[in-house]
Amino acid sequence: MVKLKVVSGLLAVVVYMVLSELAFLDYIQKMFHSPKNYGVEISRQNYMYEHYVDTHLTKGQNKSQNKEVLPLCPNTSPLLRGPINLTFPSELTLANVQQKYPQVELGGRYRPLDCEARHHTAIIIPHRDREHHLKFLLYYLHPFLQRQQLDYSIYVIHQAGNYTFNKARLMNAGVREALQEKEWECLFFHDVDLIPTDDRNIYVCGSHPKHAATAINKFGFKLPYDTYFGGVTAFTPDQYRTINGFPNNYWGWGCEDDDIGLRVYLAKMRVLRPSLEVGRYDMIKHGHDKGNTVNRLRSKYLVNALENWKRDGLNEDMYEVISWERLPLYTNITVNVGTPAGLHPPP
Ligand code: BGN
Repeated sequence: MVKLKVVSGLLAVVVYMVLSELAFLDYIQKMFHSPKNYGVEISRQNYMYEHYVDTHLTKGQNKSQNKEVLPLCPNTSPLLRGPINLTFPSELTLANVQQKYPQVELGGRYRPLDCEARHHTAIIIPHRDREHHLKFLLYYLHPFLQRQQLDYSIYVIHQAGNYTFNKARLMNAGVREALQEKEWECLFFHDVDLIPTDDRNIYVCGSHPKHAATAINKFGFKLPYDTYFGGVTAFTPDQYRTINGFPNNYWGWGCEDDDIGLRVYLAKMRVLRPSLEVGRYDMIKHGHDKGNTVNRLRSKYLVNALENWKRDGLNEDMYEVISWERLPLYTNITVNVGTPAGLHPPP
């Protein structure tokens, strides 16, 4: 039934394409701003608001072996503060941030000292030329995650070279690399310019993929459209494998997040969201980066996603590691993701 709807949705889109490119773009844009979208109907019920703490993945394990056995951390951290106001001190340097958080281990790893963490989360941040944003994100994210009493590590996946940015490829690379280090139970995909401002937005996974950035200042602290799935999202490794990771072929800005949202739907999963009160983020203002121009082909790729998602994703080898460094506040993994012509296109 869903297949039939998808096929008829696709047919409709193709007819639009033939009629006029402009009309097609208009059609896609409208699809995205209503719950009836992707040519298949996604009901509002597909998006569920969750309570502050989703303890779905809580396990009663206690892994301390040689060391003294610590009690499990409480279900709800007593350190949470709720909403905070951000400031961006101009004199702040990465070295200052490092000095402020001496308890963070090399590679940006942290575990609570007085209790055994219930949750183990890898934060994956795609990056290029945004050191200024990264500094402020690290400044706020480390204490935010520590107040949640998580066992976590921060991985910054840096795209080498000057070719157009490919965020989705960096995400797939980040997952593979992070999982080689530890069997993380939750993967958080985090835009570098988004700072969470309410620590009740717990960075743990749930029984469905999660969209954490529900209320960004840039969009007036509400969703820009019902099916928005950008900014900060989270998957368990199994959920991520089920959608075959992220698509590899979106070069430049836009739509890869819509594609992932579509994959979640096609894989018959739902989306968990914190409430608008809790899922709040401040976006650090910036213009479009030179190396991340708007992708004019994005809507066409999205239509192809319906037939490509099982073929194009995590299952393909689309990157190579150039360097892996454990820095004091994060693990810096630099990767070559090549160009549409391959990993090593002729010059
Ligand atoms: C949407 C973009 C998203 C982006 C949000 C918020 C597209 C699809 C057009 C068919 N989607 O419009 O990628 O995250 O805006 O900026 O452009």
